[in-house]
Amino acid sequence: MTTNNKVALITGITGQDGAYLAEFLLDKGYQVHGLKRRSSLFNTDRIDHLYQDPHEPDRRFILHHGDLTDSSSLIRIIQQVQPDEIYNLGAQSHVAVSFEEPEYTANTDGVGALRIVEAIRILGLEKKSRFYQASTSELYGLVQETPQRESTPFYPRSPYAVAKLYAYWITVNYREAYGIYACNGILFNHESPVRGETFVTRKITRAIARIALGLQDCLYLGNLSALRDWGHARDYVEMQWLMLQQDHPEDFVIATGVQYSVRQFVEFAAAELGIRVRFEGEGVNEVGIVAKVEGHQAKVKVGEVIVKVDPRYFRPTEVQSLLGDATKAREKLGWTPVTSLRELVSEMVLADYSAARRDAMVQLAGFKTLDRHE
Ligand code: NDP
Ligand code: GDR
Repeated sequence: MTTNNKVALITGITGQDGAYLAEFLLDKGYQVHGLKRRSSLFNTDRIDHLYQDPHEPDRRFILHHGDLTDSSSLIRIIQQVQPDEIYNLGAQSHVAVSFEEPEYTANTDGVGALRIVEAIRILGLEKKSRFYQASTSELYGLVQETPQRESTPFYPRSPYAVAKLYAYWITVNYREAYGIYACNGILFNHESPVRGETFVTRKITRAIARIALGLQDCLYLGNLSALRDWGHARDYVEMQWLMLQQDHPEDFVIATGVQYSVRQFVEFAAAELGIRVRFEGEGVNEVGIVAKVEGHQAKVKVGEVIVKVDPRYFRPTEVQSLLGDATKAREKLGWTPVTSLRELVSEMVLADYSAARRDAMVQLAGFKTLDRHE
């Protein structure tokens, strides 16, 4: 593998995007440093395949303990690493949880971004360290225009989105005030087999695989009619990198331009295993019959998924519909997403089906597995 002598620092390296981005940058020859929070259990499942023992010489993958709520750790790590590129992906990223932990979310997701750009300034790295901020389609919230593009006004609808609004503007401000090469990637939802289990797509694919194998009874969901523009995380991290390779820093919307409902996502996922969906609960009462997919039907034990609407998953203020227009990224970065929603669903269901089969074997051997409804 070739090296390009560039050094990147990724906050949120243990998360979904951090894992894909680290892999992408290592392939490009970067030395990759990651900020990892202290936790009482190992929290590096998604990046364990990249791990290099600290005793190995010439390591290109190095983790540092730190936290976005702790300036001292950020300044120390940035000083030590002297990164050419900083990708700020770390966040309390769950919208529903942000209503329960609003202050922590503001501190991590909002002020966290400030701490990094301020560290760049304190350390005199304005001309060296380029900065990428993980901004979000949640900024559009109560949408003012469809589809949403870079010029669409923001109207955040959760403590998460309000915190990210601060991070968005502090990124713009430090670019204008201090000449830092700083960009916002306004990313619409993107998913993968390593998506956190409590986001709706992964919750669905995981539950459907487990229900199919008789490990779980039903799937509880909230708002089935929410519409999202879902892409694949693997496609989206390339854009994060591209944004930092331009002559001038700019903000970009990244999206597929295609929108589906949560209900449709359930139907597509069930179709992968050739099983039917029955929706029950407030305002829903219908049976969705879905096509069989050759190869999986024979292995499925249960032929029907029951989806129950549980109001506990409703949000105090909901973002009902998001649809992005990534024309600027297409034209200026030459970026287009390659994975369709059906391909994404298929990859996620098959990965969760394999995991569920392992759990089924564990149960057969007489051990318990936990049935979570979160
Ligand atoms: P994840 O939730 O999978 O990952 C979040 C990462 O942030 C994890 O590594 C987590 O660590 C880390 N983290 C959380 N709190 C702190 C903290 N206080 N200090 C340091 N690190 C912390 O998110 P994604 O990978 O999906 O998203 C990456 C970024 O992109 C996030 O900022 C998210 O808000 C944003 N975004 C995501 C979109 C998506 O659809 N995925 C769309 C638009 C924006 P740990 O593993 O220990 O929990
Ligand atoms: P989102 O993702 O809020 O868009 O934020 P999530 O998958 O949590 O919700 C998408 C939509 O599905 C509805 N929904 C449910 N959501 C969850 N989590 N659990 C349920 O049971 C459920 N039932 C219905 C939600 O109400 C919502 O409308 C994600 C995160 O990755 C953010 O960090 C990121 O900024 C945005 O995407 C873009």
